[in-house]
Formats: sequence, structure tokens, C-alpha cells
Amino acid sequence: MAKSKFEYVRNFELDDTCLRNCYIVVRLDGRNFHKFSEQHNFMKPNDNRALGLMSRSARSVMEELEDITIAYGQSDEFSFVFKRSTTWFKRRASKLMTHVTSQFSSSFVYFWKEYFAEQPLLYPPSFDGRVVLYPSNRNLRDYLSWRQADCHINNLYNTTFWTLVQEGGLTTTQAEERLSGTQAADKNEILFSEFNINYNNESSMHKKGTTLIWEKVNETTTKLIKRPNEGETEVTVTRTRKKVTSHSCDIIGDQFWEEHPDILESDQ
Ligand code: DGT
Ligand code: MG
Ligand code: MG
Ligand code: MG
Ligand code: MG
Repeated sequence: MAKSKFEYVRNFELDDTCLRNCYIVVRLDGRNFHKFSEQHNFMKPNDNRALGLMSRSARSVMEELEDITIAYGQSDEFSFVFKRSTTWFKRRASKLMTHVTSQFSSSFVYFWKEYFAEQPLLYPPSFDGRVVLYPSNRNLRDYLSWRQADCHINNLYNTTFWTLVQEGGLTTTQAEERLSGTQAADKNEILFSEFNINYNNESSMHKKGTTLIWEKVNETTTKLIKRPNEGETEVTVTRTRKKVTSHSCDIIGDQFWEEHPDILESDQ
């Protein structure tokens, strides 16, 4: 087919192919969720409807897009890890990033009612996205550890802050002053000695965030089978299916990775 004289504009497109052998991580984060959470009456410090909707949307990303082996989310962010050997969309960063963020955003709106029943969605939310490449298993694990450590630090702060306000009667300014310069041990101590709260017993989803992976699960169904001269008989059929499963566990230590050896591909 003859080319038009306009065809040359294609050459203005930049190559953004992700380096081979690297894990491709796409992290998205809610735009201005400080305001979004206030306007939609999120519970403080953690709103289980919002966290549930984030995870539901992340599951939709994993189910609809190719080659995502693990996703980790907390607060208004989610990270998606493409396997290091993926060739999906020729590893083009912009394609991978925009597919993840748009699939996530549309799912967030699509499933809103399932999680927020009586709370209407007041305006269309949006999420930013970025791509980061990690060349080794150690780097990838350190990335995920960084996000989980961030979750822990923020949750301990927010839990103590809102306990001081909601149960201790402090203003938000007073609570901020009270916590300025405190270490983790100080916050644990405030919760325990002043409010009889053992931080260890707080919800693991709030402390650890949410990790989504693919796992084989057995599904048993019953089927009606017609046999000649016997009429219909009911048989049970078990098949294994890969499903996205959700975990609120430590992913910094080795145990999680030893229990799920398929997530990482070997370093070469
Ligand atoms: P950005 O990301 O630069 O556009 O701005 P923000 O406002 O989204 O800031 P970010 O992402 O650093 O912080 C997340 C905000 O979302 C933070 O203000 C707290 C809020 N948020 C996230 N999850 C919850 C929740 O479960 N409950 C409440 N009350 N707020 C939440
Ligand atoms: Mg931010
Ligand atoms: Mg945000
Ligand atoms: Mg955030
Ligand atoms: Mg098209």
C-alpha cells in the first residue's frame, strides 16, 4: 500500500521498550486522595470499603492483563509486577502503564457501588502511574519491602494519631505535636499505656497491606451425566483453576517467598 506523505510523523514516536530481563513494576497512586477521602467520608485512619475496592480493582487488572505475577497495595496505591520475561505489548512502558492505570480506574468506578452502597461517587477519580525496572530478585524484593515498610510506618502513625483525637479528645494540632519526634516504640507505648491497645492485635490488612498472587485452587462442581440405559447420574468433578488470592502477611522476610516459589524467576 502506498504511503501517504504524512507517514513520516511516525518517526517522532520515541522508543520506550523496557530493558530485557528486568521486572517491570507499575505503581499507581490515587490523585489527591486527601480530598477524595474527606469528600467520600472515608473512615479514619482506615476505611475497609476503600481498601476492599482498591483490591477488587487490582484483581481486575491481574485478571484482564497478561503476565502480572504479584501486586501489592496499601492506602491509595497499588504496585503491579510483570514477570521479567514478559513480552506483552513488546514491553513498551507507556502501553503497560496506561493499560494498568486505565483498567484500574475504570474498575474502581465500576465496582464502587459494591463497596460504598449508600455513599455516592461524587466525581470521577483518577490515578497516576509510573514504571520502574528492577534487574534482580533482591532489588524487586527490596522494592516491595519498601512499600510494606511504608505501610507499617504510616499505619502506626495514623492509628496513634486518630486514637489520640477520637478517644483521647486531642485536637488534630495537639495530636500532631504529641507525636512529633516520637519513635515507633513511643507510639506503641502511647497506644498500650493510655488506651489499652496492643498494636500487634490491630487488623493485619491495615498493618501489612494487601498482596495479590495467582494460586492453584481446587474447585468441585456437580454435573449431571446421561448414560445409556441408566438415566441421569450426578457426578462430582474437581478441577484446578488459577485464581487471584489475597494475603495480608509479611512479604519482607523469606517465608512468604519460600511458600510461593513461582512468583520470582531465577536470576541469571
Ligand atoms: P497525590 O497522591 O500527590 O495526588 O496526593 P494524595 O492526597 O493522594 O496523597 P498521598 O497519595 O500521599 O496520600 C494518600 C491520601 O489518601 C492520604 O491523605 C490519606 C488518604 N487515604 C488513603 N486511604 C485512606 C483510608 O483508608 N482512610 C482515610 N481516611 N484516608 C485514606
Ligand atoms: Mg503523593
Ligand atoms: Mg495519592
Ligand atoms: Mg498514596
Ligand atoms: Mg487502537
